[in-house]
Amino acid sequence: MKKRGSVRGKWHSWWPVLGVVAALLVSAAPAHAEIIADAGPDQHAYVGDTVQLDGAGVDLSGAETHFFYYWFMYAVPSGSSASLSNIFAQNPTFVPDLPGDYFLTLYTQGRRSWVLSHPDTVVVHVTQAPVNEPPVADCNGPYIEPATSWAGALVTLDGSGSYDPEDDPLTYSWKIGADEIGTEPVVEYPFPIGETEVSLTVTDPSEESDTATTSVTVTVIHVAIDIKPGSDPNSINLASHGVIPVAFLTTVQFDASEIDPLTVTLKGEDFSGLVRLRGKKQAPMAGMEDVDGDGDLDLVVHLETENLALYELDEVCELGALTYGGLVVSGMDTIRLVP
Ligand SMILES: [Ca+2]
Ligand SMILES: [Ca+2]
Ligand SMILES: [Ca+2]
Ligand SMILES: [Ca+2]
Repeated sequence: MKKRGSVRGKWHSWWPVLGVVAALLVSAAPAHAEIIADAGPDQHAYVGDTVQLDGAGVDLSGAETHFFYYWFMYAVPSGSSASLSNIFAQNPTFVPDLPGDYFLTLYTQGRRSWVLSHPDTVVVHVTQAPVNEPPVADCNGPYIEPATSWAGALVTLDGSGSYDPEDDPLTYSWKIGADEIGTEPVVEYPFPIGETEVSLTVTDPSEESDTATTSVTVTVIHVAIDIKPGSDPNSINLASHGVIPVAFLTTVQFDASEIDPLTVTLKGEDFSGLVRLRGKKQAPMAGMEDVDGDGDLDLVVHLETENLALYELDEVCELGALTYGGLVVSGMDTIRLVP
């Protein structure tokens, strides 16, 4: 079998040739049209881009306003299998698969006169797309915040140290487990008491991403508590209509005078309502004294048994309070309920 010559062997490459042959046959007829083809300006593209050709036709005589188009991809980089989406379209596309120059030729033909233009050529210069570097996530942890309520604390997470090597614009996704809690570089979120893992994923426009994780720890100030200082076991008769003294002990780390006595409560409950009030000013029944004889002053508050009776008390009694600065303190002691 003979080779088909130098023209590319794809069947659709032959259609423009047939058009040209047809035009030559018809061009014997008298025609006034003078058709010019314009294959558009040369272009630059990256491998894998979709290149759109910009074909046009004009009739210098003004007689023709509608045209046929015949595109020819007559030279491509060695090994390329790129092909045109539609060789008869005015603006066909192709996807270059190798770097190098792609030469395309356009013939334009008048629809009424069948007069064919000279060919016009466009070159599409194709290079490898620049390599994209992934962004780098920075969630700036670990975060440690004191609790301001039994629910925890509002914590500000700052991921603005994240960056992209090409300075691409980034999208942000903060998550606890699978739950998204924010999409800004800096977010504020309420965290519970204890340690919570958070992650930050940053993504660039090429869908390259990076994830960093850190922990958010919301702390409470742990204090030593002595229910009924001086007695053990700590027997409580909830029907007694009396008061129960509770001491919050001062340590090297914590000065019990920082506690607001009005806020003493059972763990998890509202910070009010347990301490006995007295006098016209309804002052809390509380004072500083050294209940354990170690030389520093401890806070002693007197809680209403009637108020305590509103709750179901366990053998281990956990109490809490707020400091005057608004931070949560918590401690526990055992009790023995007696009838
Ligand atoms: Ca990038
Ligand atoms: Ca005791
Ligand atoms: Ca002490
Ligand atoms: Ca003491």
